[in-house]
Amino acid sequence: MAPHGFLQDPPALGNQLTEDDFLVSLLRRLVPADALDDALPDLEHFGWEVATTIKQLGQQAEREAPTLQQYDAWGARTDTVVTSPAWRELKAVSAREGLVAAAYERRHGVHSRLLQVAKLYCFGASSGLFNCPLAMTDGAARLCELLLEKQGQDAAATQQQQELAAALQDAFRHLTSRDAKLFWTSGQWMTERGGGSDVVGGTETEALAEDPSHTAPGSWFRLHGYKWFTSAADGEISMALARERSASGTANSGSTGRGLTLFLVPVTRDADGRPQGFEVVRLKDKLGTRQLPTAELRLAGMRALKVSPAGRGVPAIAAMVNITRLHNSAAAASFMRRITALAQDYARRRAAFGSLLIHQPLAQRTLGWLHLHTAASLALTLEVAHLQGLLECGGASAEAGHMLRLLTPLAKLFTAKEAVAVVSEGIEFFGGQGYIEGTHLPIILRDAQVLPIWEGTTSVLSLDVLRVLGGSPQAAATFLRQCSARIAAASKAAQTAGGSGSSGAQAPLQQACMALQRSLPGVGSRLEAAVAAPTSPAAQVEARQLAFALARLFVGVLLAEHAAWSGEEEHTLLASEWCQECLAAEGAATSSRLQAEAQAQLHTARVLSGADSALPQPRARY
Ligand code: UCC
Repeated sequence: MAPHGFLQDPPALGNQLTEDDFLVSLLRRLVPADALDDALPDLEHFGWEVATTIKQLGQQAEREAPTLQQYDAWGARTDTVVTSPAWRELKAVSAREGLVAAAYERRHGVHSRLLQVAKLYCFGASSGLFNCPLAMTDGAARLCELLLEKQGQDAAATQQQQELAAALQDAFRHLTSRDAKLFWTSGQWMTERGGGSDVVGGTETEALAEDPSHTAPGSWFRLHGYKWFTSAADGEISMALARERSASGTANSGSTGRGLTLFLVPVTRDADGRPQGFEVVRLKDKLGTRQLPTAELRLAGMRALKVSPAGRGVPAIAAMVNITRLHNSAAAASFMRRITALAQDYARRRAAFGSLLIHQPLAQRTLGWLHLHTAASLALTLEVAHLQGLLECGGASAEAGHMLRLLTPLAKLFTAKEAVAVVSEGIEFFGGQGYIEGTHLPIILRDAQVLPIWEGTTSVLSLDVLRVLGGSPQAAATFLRQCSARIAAASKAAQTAGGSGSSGAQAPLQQACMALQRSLPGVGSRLEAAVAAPTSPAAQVEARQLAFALARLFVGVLLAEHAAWSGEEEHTLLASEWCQECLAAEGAATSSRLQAEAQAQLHTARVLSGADSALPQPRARY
């Protein structure tokens, strides 16, 4: 055997569904048997394709990165984004497989979204980052659907409203098509040179009405500005934020000082391929995601259809962003699953110190850690998808709505950070080979690093969690009530003979449930402090700790619940290991202790960050 046999042998199949027992087990708990029996053959087939042909397309898309051809041979400006045949084939595959459509066809009712996300999870690590345009496309489709629902409630629709409805229906039809020739992808143009976190503060793009007497939603505007990060600049449409201005330069009535408006932007070119109303200034030179044509765009009078009321662009686009955040979580779990599967495969081929790694205790422990953290992220992602599906089919209670709003940013921030840690550990498992390009391993780490950055950084999402807690006091109460009830149910099921499965060894699950119970008061105190003063400096300095504490606790609940349902030893060990590793820090925190800790933390953060001391001279730009 060669010292690194995996180089000579075909690589492990990675996400092949038949190997992913944990995914199937999670689905079995959440989806009724008849619906799952109907969906599984498609998932099985797709899992195989993903692990074979689609993976090759993804690798080709990485090798043949997109380029920008700004001029044709005769000197005419064309700004052509040249993508590889593999990238274009990935788009066709996405349409045929219904990777967006499945969520909207609702073939499996409230479970349609969940089953779509399961498919996206299989696709992610092999997709050559085509899952990024799919995320935005899915978000845009959801936005169109919601806007159409709102329109539908208005019986006395004006001519303009009817035209808006027709445009939204047309976009929706293309975004959710299974026909590769009809399928459109959408961009999401939020970020400008002022940055992508404080979107309102950073947006300078202006929107001028084509006809100043027509400014209601459904009216056409012209956009002027500069979009700094437009992922997948090859989409057919985009959703864009801009400030409405009248011809005299004042903000339009209804548009508040900070308010932005949302526009649907058809991305069109003339018969010679020249862009209409925009220029592609350059493609971004990035650490990873090199398959993805991320561009800077100058908007020079680009036509755009107003789709939100004036000044209500951020809450409108939030529906899109929540979907892209769910995709981000699925992508994170997918990368984790890929590196774990590869490491498991490698451990069966690589011998060192006289035996295969798979037989060595420390290697086993590392593999177990990779599996545990992958399972944690997958369970959390599927829970969010399940709730999203309920919401979309009108089956979500108020309680489920609160949980979804809270868990979406939590899942995004938690799984993204986990993905970087897990992929880094997984790469290390291969030793020096993990650092060598031809193994296809470094690309996983490069690409995973984008996950905590785009769609809101960890800090921005932690602040979003505070926004939810502050905006609706029921959110915190619901979270605690759900955790408490679900732990009690898991504990009871563990007591009464270990669910439907085989093992019977339920003592570790009981202990896990007890650890979860013990951590509730501490998390409760943290929540109480945040709800009482969500915008205070103390809440902000603690925001990330709070977010991770909530996520760790909830993952523990999900794993315990699943173990109680299945009765499988493996699932019980996942739950108990998670609780031992991740909940120990919680303890019983009193609110006075937390207050004292936050004050100390504010002081420490100020001193260690250097905020109190002046810099000797201005730093270079970076
Ligand atoms: O565009 C990007 C690149 C695209 C690539 C995507 C690929 C994904 C692929 C994944 C799979 C591989 S990246 C863009 C990155 N930027 C962001 O994600 C934005 C980060 N910033 C935020 O999230 C901010 O928190 C903002 C912009 C959403 C909010 O900032 P503000 O100005 O402080 O806003 P407010 O005043 O707090 O909120 C405005 C309104 C409120 O509603 P009203 O006015 O009714 O009270 C909020 O409750 O918006 C509502 N809102 C939300 N509602 C804000 N966020 C949400 C939300 N998530 N859900 C529901």
